[in-house]
Amino acid sequence: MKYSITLSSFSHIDEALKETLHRLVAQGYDAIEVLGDPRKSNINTIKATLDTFDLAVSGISGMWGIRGKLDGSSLRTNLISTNPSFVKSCFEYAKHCLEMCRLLDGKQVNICLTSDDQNISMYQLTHGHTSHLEKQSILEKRVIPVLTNLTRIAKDNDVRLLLEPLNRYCSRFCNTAKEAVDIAKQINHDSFGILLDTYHMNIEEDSIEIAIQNSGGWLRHTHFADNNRNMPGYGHIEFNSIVKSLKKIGHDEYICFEPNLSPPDFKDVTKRGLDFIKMIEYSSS
Ligand SMILES: [Mn+2]
Repeated sequence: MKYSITLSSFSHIDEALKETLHRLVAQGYDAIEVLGDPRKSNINTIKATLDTFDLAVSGISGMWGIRGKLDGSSLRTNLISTNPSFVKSCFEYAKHCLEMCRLLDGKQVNICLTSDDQNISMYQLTHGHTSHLEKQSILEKRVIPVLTNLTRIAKDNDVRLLLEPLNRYCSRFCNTAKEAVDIAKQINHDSFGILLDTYHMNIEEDSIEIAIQNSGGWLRHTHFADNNRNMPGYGHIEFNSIVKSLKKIGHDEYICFEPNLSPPDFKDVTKRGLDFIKMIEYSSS
C-alpha cells in the first residue's frame, strides 16, 4: 500500500512547508494531498518546493462547504444551492481544483455534496428529516448534471473526480458509501469514482467493512482518521478489519491520512499513526 497525508492537517501549525515535507519523507510517507486553496494558489511555487522532495502528490483536497467570504475572497463551495450564481461559483472552484491537480501531477480531487440551505435546523439534520424523495429529486435535477460536466473536465485534465460521503453533521446529502456508489453508477464514467473516509463512515455506516466491500471498483481513494479525527490508533475504530477489507477488494490506491494535528506532539503522532497502519498491513499479508 502507498501512504499519503493531507497538508490541510498542518494548516494551523506554524511550520515551514519544507520542514514538514522533509520530516514526512523521513517518516515513510509516499505522497501528500495538497489543499485546494485559491488564496494560496501559486501553483508554481508549490510545485518548485515539491520537486525537491521524493514525495508524490496523491491529489487535491477541496474546501467544501464554504458559504461566503474567506479572507476577502468570495469563495462559495456548496454544490447544492437554490442560487444559480452560487452553484456556478462552486463549479468554478471545482474546476480550479481539477486543473491544480493536473499541474501538480496529482491523481484525484474529492468533491462533497454540501448545501447552503440555512433553513434546516441542526435537529432536522441529525435526525434525518429530509425525505428520500426530496433528496433524490435534488440529486437528479441539480447535482448529477453538474457532476457530469465536472467529470468531463476531470477527464480533460487526466485526473479523477471522487465523491466523498460526509457524515450528517456536515451535510444531509450523500452520507453513505451506498449513496455515493448510486450516484457514481448514474454518472458511469472512468474519470468519476468515490472516496471513503473512516471518520465519516464511523458515524454513518452499519458496517465499515461491508461498505468497503460493496464499493468495489468505484472506490479510488481513502481518508484515514480515527473516530475522534486523530491519527489511526488514537481512538477506537477497528483499523485491522478495515485494512483487511481494502486488501480483499484489491484496493491498490493511496491510503491518505486526514488527521487533526496540533502542537506539541504532532510530529510524533504522524509517525506513530503511520507505523500503526503499516504494522497492520504487514501482519495481515
Ligand atoms: Mn475526508
